[in-house]
Amino acid sequence: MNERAQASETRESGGFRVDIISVFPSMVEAALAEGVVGRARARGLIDVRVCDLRMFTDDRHRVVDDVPYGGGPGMVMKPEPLFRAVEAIAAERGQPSAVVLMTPQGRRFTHVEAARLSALERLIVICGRYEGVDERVAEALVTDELSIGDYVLTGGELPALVVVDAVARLRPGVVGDEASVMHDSFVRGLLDHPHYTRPAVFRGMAVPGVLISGHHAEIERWRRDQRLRRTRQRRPDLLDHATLTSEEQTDLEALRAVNKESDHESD
Ligand code: 9D3
Repeated sequence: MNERAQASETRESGGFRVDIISVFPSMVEAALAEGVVGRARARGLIDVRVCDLRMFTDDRHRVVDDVPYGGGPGMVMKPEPLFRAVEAIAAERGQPSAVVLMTPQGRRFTHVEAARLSALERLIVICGRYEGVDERVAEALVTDELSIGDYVLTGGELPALVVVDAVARLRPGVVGDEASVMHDSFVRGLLDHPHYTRPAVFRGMAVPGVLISGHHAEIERWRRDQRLRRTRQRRPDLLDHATLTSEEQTDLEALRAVNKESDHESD
């Protein structure tokens, strides 16, 4: 790439391009037009495009699936349109750093995966449909197979949107407040504290007094305590890998000590 193209790319997309291949492009496009991601696209911070897989068929009926070899229920995504789509995108937009396939057979998508993908320049994300894609696509085209969790969906479009959303917000400038990105629960390994806004009393439910007190040190202490309590209560698994400040470490030990006492009482 020449210097001008490089400069223009940096100006236009922050050097981050994603192409999503789908048989439901309008569904994917609709979600990408809204919110933080929609704004980042409009501002040219990220370049996300949706590719209609049917554009890469060569028959009158634009068929993208076929019956499985060996029999069995459902249909399989044909290899030809997927290979042509990835090759066309690579030719137009440059060699992808990763070709991601969204599939229930993939590794679990986590914050660690999001951080890894956000450091790449060009991604292609393939949305699986039907029973899955021809295995030769996974073997010869795809670099990463990802799942978003252990529940059955009807296709890879929503998972692809989950991945692009999580990755895009880690790119510089996409989320206004960089500090808030750093403090996210899965970065630090702690859940967030509760949030309140006006009115101070709503249908008889009052906002905790400390938040209205204006004592910033006490507010910080309350929030820290709430983060620790909630994580311990709802997601104790996160505490095993959390990066805690020394104050949080002390507080957590205090919480555990209090809990031990009450354990003895109920003996
Ligand atoms: C009923 C079909 N199943 C037979 C054992 C397999 C199956 C194939 C395709 C189940 C779901 C799907 C569609 N899902 C995805 O493509 C998908 C997905 C998901 O369902 N859950 C979590 N992450 C993902 S990523 C792609």
